[in-house]
Amino acid sequence: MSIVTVQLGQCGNQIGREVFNAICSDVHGTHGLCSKKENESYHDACKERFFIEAESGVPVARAVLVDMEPKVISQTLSIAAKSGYWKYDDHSHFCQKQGSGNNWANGYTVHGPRHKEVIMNLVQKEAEKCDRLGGFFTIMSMAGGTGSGLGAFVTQCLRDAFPSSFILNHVIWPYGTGESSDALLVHENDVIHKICAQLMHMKQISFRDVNQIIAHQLGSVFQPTYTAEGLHYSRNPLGDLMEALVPHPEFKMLGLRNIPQMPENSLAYSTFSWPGLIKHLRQMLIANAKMEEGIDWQVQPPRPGSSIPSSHSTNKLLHFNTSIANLVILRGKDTHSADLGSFRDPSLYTSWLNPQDAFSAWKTPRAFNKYEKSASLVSNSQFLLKPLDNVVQKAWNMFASKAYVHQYTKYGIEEEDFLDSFTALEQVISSYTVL
Ligand SMILES: Nc1nc2c(ncn2[C@@H]2O[C@H](COP(=O)(O)OP(=O)(O)OP(=O)(O)O)[C@@H](O)[C@H]2O)c(=O)[nH]1
Ligand SMILES: [Mg+2]
Repeated sequence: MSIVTVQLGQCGNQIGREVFNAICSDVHGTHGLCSKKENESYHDACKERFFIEAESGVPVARAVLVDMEPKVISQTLSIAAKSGYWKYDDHSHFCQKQGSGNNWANGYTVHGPRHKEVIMNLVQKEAEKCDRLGGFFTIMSMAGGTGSGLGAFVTQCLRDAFPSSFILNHVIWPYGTGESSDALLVHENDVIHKICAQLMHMKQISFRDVNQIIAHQLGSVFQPTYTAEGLHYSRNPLGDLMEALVPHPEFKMLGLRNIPQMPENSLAYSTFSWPGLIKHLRQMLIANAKMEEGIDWQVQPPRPGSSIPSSHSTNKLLHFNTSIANLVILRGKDTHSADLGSFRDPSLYTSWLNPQDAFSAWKTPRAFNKYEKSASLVSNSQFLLKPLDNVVQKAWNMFASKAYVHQYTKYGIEEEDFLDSFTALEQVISSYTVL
C-alpha cells in the first residue's frame, strides 16, 4: 500500500523533503548488509510506499506540497530535483503569495476554506495514483500559521473525503489534539536540537541538521519491516502502526526514540549488541529520556502488587513514564536473536490493557542507513504530559489576560472556541495522567 505525504508550511515542507531524502539514501546508499533477495524486496516495498515509477527513471515522491508563500516550495522542489535520485511531481504543489503571518486562525478560517478545492484536488489526484492507498501522512509545525491552521483544516478535509483511510499527523511541538487524525506523532525541536549537539557533536545547528535527525527517525519507522506474523514486508504501515499503538481514540499521542545515533565517522569504530540496545531503549522509555545520553537509571517500574496509583506514589515513581502501548522496530543483523521480553513486562503498562496487546515488534534483517543494528521505539505513553500541561497553562494565562485574543477573533475564532480547546486538551491531559 502507498502513503500520500502532505507537506504543509515551511516546517512541513522542509522536513518532508528530508524524509524522502533519508528514505532514498537508505535505499541507494547501501546494500543493507543482507541478502540480495532481501534487499530487493525491501526496495520494492519502499518504492510502493513512497514513490511513483516515472518514465524518466527518477522516482517521484507521493506527496502534495502546500504553503501560503512561494519561497520554501520552490526551494524544496529544486533541491529534490537536483539530488538526481528522486523528485517531486511538477504539478503537485500549491502556494500563494503571502504566508499566514504566524496566525493559526488565519490559516484555519481564511486560507483553509478559500483554497480547499484546489488543495483537495491535488490530494485526490495523488491518491488516484496509488494502486492501493494506505493513508495520509501530514507534516507540519504547530507554531506557524499555515502548517498549524491550514494543516488542521486540511486534516479535517482529508478525514471527510477519505473516511476509511488512516491519517497520521507529524507535528513539531504540541498545540492541538488533532481531532481528525488517527494519531499524532510529535517531535520537539528542543529535544532534537540536543541530540544534534550532544550525540552528533554538531556545532552550529541549523534547521537542516534538525530535520535530518527527524527524517532519520521517521525513516527508521516507515521503511519496510516484517510484522510478527508477516512473511512479506508489511503492506499497510499506517494501519499496522495504529493497530499496534492506538487502542482508544482518546489516546493518540505518539513519541519516537531511536538508538544508536552518532556521527557517521564514529560508526565504523562502534559495535552494538541487541541486549545493550534494548536495555537502553527500555530505560529511555520508563525514565522518559529522549536520547541515550543522561538516562536516569534510578527510575524503575512500580513493584507488582503495589496498589498505589502512579499519580500518588513516591518521588521516584512519579518520574516513571507509564505506557499504553509500545512498538519496537529492530533493523539489522541477527534481529531474530534479540530478546524483547523486557518490553512485555506488565508493570510498564496501564492496567486496563492486556500487556500482550500493548506490545508489538517489527523487524527486518536489512540494516538501516549504515547502522549495522538499530532500534526504534514508538510509544503511546505519558511522555508529553509535562510539555502539554505547560502549554495549556500558558495559553490559559494569555487568554485570561486577553493577550493576542483579538488576533484570532478578527478571523472568526470566538472566545468560546478557546474554551472548547482548553477543555479538550485538559481532557487529554487528565486521561494520560491517571494511567
Ligand atoms: N524542525 C523544524 N522546525 C521548523 C522548521 N521551519 C520552521 N520550524 C518551526 O516551525 C515554527 C514556525 O512554523 P512555520 O512552518 O515556519 O510556519 P508556516 O506553517 O510556514 O506558517 P506561516 O509562515 O505563518 O504561513 C517555528 O516554531 C519554527 O521553529 C524546520 O525546517 N524544521
Ligand atoms: Mg511560512
